[in-house]
Amino acid sequence: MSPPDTIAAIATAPGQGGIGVIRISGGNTNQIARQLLGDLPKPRYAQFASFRDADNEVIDQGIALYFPAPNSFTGEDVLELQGHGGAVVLDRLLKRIIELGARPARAGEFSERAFLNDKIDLVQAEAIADLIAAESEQSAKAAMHSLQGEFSASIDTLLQQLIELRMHVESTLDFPEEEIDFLADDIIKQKLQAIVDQLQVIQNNSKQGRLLNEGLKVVISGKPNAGKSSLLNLLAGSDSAIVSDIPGTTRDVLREKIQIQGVPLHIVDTAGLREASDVIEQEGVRRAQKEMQQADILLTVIDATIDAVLPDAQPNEIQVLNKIDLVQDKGVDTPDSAVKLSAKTGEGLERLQQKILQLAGYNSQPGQTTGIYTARRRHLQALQKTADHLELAQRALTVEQAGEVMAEELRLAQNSLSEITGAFSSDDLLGKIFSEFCIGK
Ligand SMILES: Nc1nc2c(ncn2[C@@H]2O[C@H](COP(=O)(O)OP(=O)(O)O)[C@@H](O)[C@H]2O)c(=O)[nH]1
Ligand SMILES: [Mg+2]
Repeated sequence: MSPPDTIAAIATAPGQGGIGVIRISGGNTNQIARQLLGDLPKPRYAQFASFRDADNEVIDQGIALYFPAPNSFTGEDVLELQGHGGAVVLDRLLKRIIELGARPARAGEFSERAFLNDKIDLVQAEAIADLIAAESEQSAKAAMHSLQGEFSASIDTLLQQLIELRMHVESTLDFPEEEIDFLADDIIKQKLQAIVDQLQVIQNNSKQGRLLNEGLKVVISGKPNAGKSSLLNLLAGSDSAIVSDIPGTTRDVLREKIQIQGVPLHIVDTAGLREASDVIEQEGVRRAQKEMQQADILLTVIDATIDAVLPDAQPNEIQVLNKIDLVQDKGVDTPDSAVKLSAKTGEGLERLQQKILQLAGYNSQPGQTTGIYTARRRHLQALQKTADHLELAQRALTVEQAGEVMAEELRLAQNSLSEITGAFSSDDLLGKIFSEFCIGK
């Protein structure tokens, strides 16, 4: 492999700001620093400097920070320039740096180099992106826990146990006369069970983490005029959807992002479900049905002044018995899947919010943040694959008594688990993960 080239990017968000940061990483960093600043700054010291162009004209003045390899974010020579946060001045500076032997960095390329140089693992790299993208305090805290290595540590511990078990199993397989004894060995069974139990704990935590990170899609549906748009506005705390007593007002799909206890929810308001007469409303109904199919949670709004009897709810459905303010006898029994609510007065909102979280499987106590780390769909899939292989290994051990099969399933389980932290990951996967980062990170 040839030594990596030198990359540079503006690391601060576009627009105007007090400062703007440019980051440079790679083998040409020292030479670029000398030409741009006149000298190589003292390592890890904030040094005031002029950033000069080819004619020695000062492009900007600011702080230069030099981090020689391997003690830098990427593990390479890194120079960070803190200048003024203006689009033109930063562009001029970047152009000069590229003239001097760097090339523009791709999205996520700094983090990718940090990963390739073993500065961080894949979970931590993803946590950086999640921290930057976090939209609630809880999500940000959870991302920070992953970045500090909490998630990775639990995966690594499990991996160690799995590797130990594999060594034990494989060494016995080399001596066929011992295989029978080994398969009857209770210690092996117990060790395997302990790994399975531990994995289950990680899976549960990761589900919480994914909820905080990626959120849920909540789709509001129901008959025209039931109060769907009013419910969207109530949940969002704003007047984003048009509310009227004319049935068929909402024809398009409206989206709002909200949070309940820090869990991000993508709320979708849809056209009322009915036999629509005009083509635009028909299209609205078609889109509503498409959204409903993709919903994690369905909120079916029912006008309590019209429909008193509720149909059976689907497992991911909450029936919202709306306009309860207009109903005289509020004591009417509602099934567990239903919530009585008034989108007009707000009565019942808190119960609905709790029910949404409950259905989502979010069971952290309000304010509790320890032990919660962010996770992604990819992690959950790898954990599930690991669990599947461990189950097959258990079968091979206890039912089929097939040592070779068990050994193979344990190997596959280890591979799946290693994908999470990136010890065993394809280039395709890496490319996909880092391309979703922002430039300069
Ligand atoms: N009294 C009362 N009126 C409501 C309530 N929710 C909605 N409405 C009214 O019902 C009508 C239809 O509401 P809208 O949200 O547009 O229903 P959508 O067609 O399902 O989106 C409007 O006149 C709302 O003001 C409620 O909880 N109580
Ligand atoms: Mg509507």
